[in-house]
Amino acid sequence: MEPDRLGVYFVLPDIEVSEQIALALSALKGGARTIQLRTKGASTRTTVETATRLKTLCAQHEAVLIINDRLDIALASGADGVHLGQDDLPVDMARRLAGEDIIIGASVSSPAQASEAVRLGSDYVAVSPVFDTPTKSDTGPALGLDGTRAICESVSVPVVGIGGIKNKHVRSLVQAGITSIAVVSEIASANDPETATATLAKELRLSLVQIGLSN
Ligand code: TZP
Ligand code: MG
Repeated sequence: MEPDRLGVYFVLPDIEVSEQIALALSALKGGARTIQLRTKGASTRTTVETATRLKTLCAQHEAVLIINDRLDIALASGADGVHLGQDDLPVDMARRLAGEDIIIGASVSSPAQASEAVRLGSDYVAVSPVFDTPTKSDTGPALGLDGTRAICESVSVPVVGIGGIKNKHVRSLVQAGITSIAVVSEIASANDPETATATLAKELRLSLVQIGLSN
């Protein structure tokens, strides 16, 4: 996968579907290149319907739709990919079920987990969590810039950073090897989510240009 494909990667908060759709649209208008649907409470039926609506929106904006945890929903909705944690379906099983065309991402918190995820067939890995975050309660300790850099150095696939990331962190994260920035609150809690996304997208692009990974 091209290093700048996932870009600003907006993970939707678990809120009302109509609010999720509105937020996704704002983020897409602001230049988000990836939307992740991450629902913990909703029914399977609601989730697959939401995913199908998001797929249309993402396609209109040439953005990628990733479904958290649920390969069945990713396949049923025509989403571009699935994101798997260390306790989810193993990456190699997902790859066998889904074939080569689907994007598979994996959350990792060490270089060993990152190399293993890539060996099993991940197209990208997400360093989780980069910083402490109140948004997700069951994360391990924050990896910081040094832990993030170690993971980036251990794999040759794109590396996404997630957890507590604000605009001010983007440049140093890109210098550590991150090529995509995943956020919930920096966009979802902003007064103007479209502008917040555009600000992140600009900072990410300039940072990638600086190290020769985008033009
Ligand atoms: N996975 C690891 S941290 C996190 C997820 C879904 C939450 C990130 O949210 P925020 O608000 O960007 O810190
Ligand atoms: Mg998961």
